[in-house]
Amino acid sequence: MQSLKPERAHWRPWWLMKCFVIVLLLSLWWCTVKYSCRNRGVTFSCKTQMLYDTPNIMRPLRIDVLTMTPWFAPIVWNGTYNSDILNAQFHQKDVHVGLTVFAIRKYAVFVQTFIETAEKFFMVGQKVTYYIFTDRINDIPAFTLSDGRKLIVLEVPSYTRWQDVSMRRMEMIRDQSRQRFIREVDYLVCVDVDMRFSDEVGVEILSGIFGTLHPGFYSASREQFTYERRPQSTAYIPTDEGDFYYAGGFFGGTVEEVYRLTNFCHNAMMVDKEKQIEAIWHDESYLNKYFLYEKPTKILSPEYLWDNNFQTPGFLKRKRFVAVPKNHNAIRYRRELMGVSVASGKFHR
Ligand code: 4GW
Ligand code: MN
Repeated sequence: MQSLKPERAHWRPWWLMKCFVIVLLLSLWWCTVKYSCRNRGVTFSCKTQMLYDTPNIMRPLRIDVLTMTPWFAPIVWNGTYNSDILNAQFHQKDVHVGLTVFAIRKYAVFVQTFIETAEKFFMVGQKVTYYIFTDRINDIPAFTLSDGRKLIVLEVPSYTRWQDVSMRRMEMIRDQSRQRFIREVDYLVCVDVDMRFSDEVGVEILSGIFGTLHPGFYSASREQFTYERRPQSTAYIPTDEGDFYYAGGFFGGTVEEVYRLTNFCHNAMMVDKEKQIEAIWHDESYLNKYFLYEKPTKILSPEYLWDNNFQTPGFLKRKRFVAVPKNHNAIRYRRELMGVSVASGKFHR
């Protein structure tokens, strides 16, 4: 037993030295990681390392579609962005997104599929509040939502004319932007309810003010766009103007910017109402007028608003938000036409 003592005395400084070297190496490694993150301008926490391919100046991410407007607004297509980087950036800013949807009269039937599919695909991992505007609060089912998500039902009147149901969305979004959205969320996403999410719709869509390319007009020429063409209307756009044809069923931006947009559209509609004129495609026509002079800061490709009545073009890699086929006779307002009852109004152009 005695013979062990001198051996242990010899062993202790050697062991201490090893520990010291390990601690030194660890702190050196940590300093390098911190330094390189700061140099890359990355603001997210460096606790989780993120590996991704470096962007290559000589290799555009898509060559088959336009990915940037002449006013430098990105057009969002599959393959043009990295959701890991974007999610980290938006998490860092603790962004809260509001999703507004209207379910008036029979359109309440669309809410279930809409919310269930949104839970799977819309802004997964972010803070989300669904705002359902409806005249039928009792018809809105209860939902079990993921963490960080909530649903608020806002009771609103229903209008006699279906055109007013569609158009008054602008007024109601404007009013709620001022009254509550500004306090509760950072961004608003305003969409049609007769839709289902079928693939990811995430923070890549968010920007100051964004619109979506209508799936029926991405390849049409300017003259073919169904803008309001009567000069008497405030929605009037001459045939030699216009960039894109934007869909009425998907727009958004910061609460302040959505307030400006909806305020413009509602006021323009009221001016026209005084003159007893109503733009050809209702709220969509006024939205297109707004975007002509107040250009969107980001544009969503038709991946974000698709209708399976259209043939799928080769460049469309994903269908993220798709129209639910509706039985027009059952779901829409009815009007009498020469003694025959028909489903009113809208159909594909
Ligand atoms: C014709 O009788 C109607 S009813 C046309 C629209 C109607 C309607 C629309 C409605 O009865 N209740 C309602 O909540 N809406 C909302 O307006 C709903 O959010 C819907 O998605 C949005 C636009 O109408 P839409 O989806 O029928 O328009 P399109 O055919 O252009 O997608
Ligand atoms: Mn719709």
